[in-house]
Amino acid sequence: MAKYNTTIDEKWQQKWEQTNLYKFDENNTDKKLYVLEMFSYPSGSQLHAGHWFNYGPVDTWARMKKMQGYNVFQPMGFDAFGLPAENYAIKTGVHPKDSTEQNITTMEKQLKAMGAMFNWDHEVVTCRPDYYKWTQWLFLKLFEKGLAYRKKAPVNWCPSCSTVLANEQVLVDGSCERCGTQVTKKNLTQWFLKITDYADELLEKLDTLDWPEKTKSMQKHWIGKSTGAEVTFKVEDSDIDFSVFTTRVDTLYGVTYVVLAPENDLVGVLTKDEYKDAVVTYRDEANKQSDIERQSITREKTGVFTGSYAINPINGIKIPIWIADYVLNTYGTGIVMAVPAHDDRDFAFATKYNLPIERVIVPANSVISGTKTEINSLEDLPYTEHGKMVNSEEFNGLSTVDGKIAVVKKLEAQNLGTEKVNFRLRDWLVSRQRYWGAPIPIIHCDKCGPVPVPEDQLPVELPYDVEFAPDGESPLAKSADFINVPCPVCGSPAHREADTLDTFVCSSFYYLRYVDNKNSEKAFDTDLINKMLPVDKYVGGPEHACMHLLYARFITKALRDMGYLNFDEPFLSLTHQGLILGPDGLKMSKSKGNTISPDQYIKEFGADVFRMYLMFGFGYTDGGAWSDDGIKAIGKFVDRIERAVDTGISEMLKESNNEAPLNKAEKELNYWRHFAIKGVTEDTEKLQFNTAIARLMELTNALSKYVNEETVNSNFLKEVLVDYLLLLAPFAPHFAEEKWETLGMGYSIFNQSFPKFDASALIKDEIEIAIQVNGKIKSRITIAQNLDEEAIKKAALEDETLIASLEGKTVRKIIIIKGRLVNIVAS
Ligand code: ANZ
Ligand code: ZN
Repeated sequence: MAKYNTTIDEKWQQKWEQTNLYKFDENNTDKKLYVLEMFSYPSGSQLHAGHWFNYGPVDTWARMKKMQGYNVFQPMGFDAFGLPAENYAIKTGVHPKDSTEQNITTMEKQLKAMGAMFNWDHEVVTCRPDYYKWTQWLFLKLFEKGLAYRKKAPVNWCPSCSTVLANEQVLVDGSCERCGTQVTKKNLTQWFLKITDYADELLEKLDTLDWPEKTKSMQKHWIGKSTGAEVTFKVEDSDIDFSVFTTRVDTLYGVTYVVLAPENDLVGVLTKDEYKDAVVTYRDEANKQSDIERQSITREKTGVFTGSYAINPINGIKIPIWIADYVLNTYGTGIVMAVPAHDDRDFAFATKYNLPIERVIVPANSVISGTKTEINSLEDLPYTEHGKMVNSEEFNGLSTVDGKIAVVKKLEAQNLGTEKVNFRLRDWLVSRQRYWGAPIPIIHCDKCGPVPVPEDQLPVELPYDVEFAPDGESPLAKSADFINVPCPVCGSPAHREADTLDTFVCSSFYYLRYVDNKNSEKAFDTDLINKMLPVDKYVGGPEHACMHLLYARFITKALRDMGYLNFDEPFLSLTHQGLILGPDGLKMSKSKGNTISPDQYIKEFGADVFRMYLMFGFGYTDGGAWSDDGIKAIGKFVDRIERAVDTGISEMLKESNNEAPLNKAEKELNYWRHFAIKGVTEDTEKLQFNTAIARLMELTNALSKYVNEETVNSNFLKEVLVDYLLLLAPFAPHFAEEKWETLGMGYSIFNQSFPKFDASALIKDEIEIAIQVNGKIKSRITIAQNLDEEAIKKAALEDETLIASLEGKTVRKIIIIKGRLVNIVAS
């Protein structure tokens, strides 16, 4: 049984803490390395294998960096506001503050048992007043700059969570990101942050980031830049006109009707009396659907006629005005020019309601002849590709690309259209009708409107004694003590905002606050932040692609523009760790009973074995299914390391001072030593921990083989052992520190330099090359690495096997590819 166990873990964790080994040196920011892992939610189910997989391997990377001379900053904290604690409270009656603080205490202990280099003196906890004071400060700064505003809008409402949600929190199938319930719409006055002001920069700067391509493309898609045109249509027999947004203005001659979103303001004006009932019924029904459902391509198209007509500005033709729920009021102008011949949804709609379909685009290679009817009867509609224009008067024959430009030009001359860029991105809805969040620091006054709480009165503390069972109204509204305050401007009776902030606001700046977490005067010191940021390496789950990662970028840019920061992007390099699944290959969940609790394994194997198994058993960005056999195998590997190292240590105690050049065995061992140094360094750098550990295993094999050999000089052996422990230290920190001590080396191994490889040791003295005859391998020979061509030829031609296969043939030519093969052309 191995001697390595959890006593060793505790021993070193204590010593590291007592000696402040990982303290970040704020005076040495030149070599700073900001390593950030997404902070955790203090959940009742505590630290799980997924947290470990995020934090453990990254700590290994950071430890190597520390040994390479970097001044590492690796903070940890808790994203502590949010629904789960509140829902738990509703179920059990335990106050969210109490359960959250309790969970934090437990998780801190668990995180410490990992033995990672966390800078605990920089911890932040977002639900504590000394943190959310600055969340509120951030909100006020945004409010001051016009980047936080209130408006009445149809917003996403989760009936089960009983709160509104940001667009980003509604999943593609229209369900709530938290609880899976179908999200509906409600018309409510809510607080928004104006992330759309930064849409262009958020999109453009993506290209400068070292982030996974998939994540960048998801953000790109979410921001959704679309270049097209706005075209003005006049309503027949009226002064009213309206604009549509189209990306295919080249199809303008093919418009056979227009469609308004049912919620569009114009609907009331345009609907003729006899159509009113149908329109109102339809609008109410549409309002219950989520945007995502409404846009689904497969869903049957529905709509109603308003009784009004519009005039197509390009050809004066009169076309009916409909409403349909496949048009969203929140995109473009909320009105669409329908071109059924060239758009799938319009085609389905027109077919259903018997509206005309006019073809105006044909494939670029078609020969256009025939009448309009003949062209229309071509059976490939809807044709949604590019091509060239037909049935379009003077534009006929133009490519769709040129056509777009030409049509806009003509419209522009008449003031009936213009080029236009649209974004899918919407402003970030941040108010929540829930209790467990940072109160929005605004006071509503009948005379003065929404008034910011003066900065010196922050934080607006979240009261403890509140009836927090949700009923659609903000729980804080029921707390008279909290709500009723005088207006800070005019002193008349006013009331506090009762909504709290989305927890994503808390996490949108935590990476800034970490650096200066004890500052009670400011959110952070600008000079210090500018030295410490951007974050050099950020690691966390991919599920945050279009939420946290987008919000944090926005907040960084907004603070930059206010003069608080001098950098553009918070996270230069991003990695998503994979997902550790249950032994059954399914996502771990309590209900399936397939969760792996780290604590029990750590008790049995120790933190280092647990960490090494995670790093060796899975590709870091892949993850995979947990296996008990896997962790046992790593346990045995650590036992082997221990035997080899212990034998080595006792061998070294024998006196010897051999200065002779390396003998054969020593050369072999030296090769594996430097091969491992090279591989471990390069692979760990790329977070490829599994191959790095494979190099360590090879070196272990070589060590086990030679450690007992008489021929290996003990001074040399000590050199190898020293490098071995240094290489191992980031992977098995407690174990390596222990053996370092046994070896009689000074504390701490983490204050040593990471070894560098010697390229000359990687050149083997002898190599094996193939000998071919007419391109076919006939033999292999071992030759000295540094032979010249003549000598290689000679060695090849002396080979017995070759001589036999050349029997009866004459050698015509000999081709040598150095280091690999000799090809003999013979006939
Ligand atoms: C006419 C047309 C003809 C269109 C054609 C497409 C193809 P993206 O790329 O996403 O920006 N559209 C515009 N506003 C809309 C709204 N509020 N709700 C639903 N659809 C809307 O898509 C732009 C296209 O989506 C626009 O171009 C418009 O249909 C539709 F052969 O205009 B198109
Ligand atoms: Zn007032």
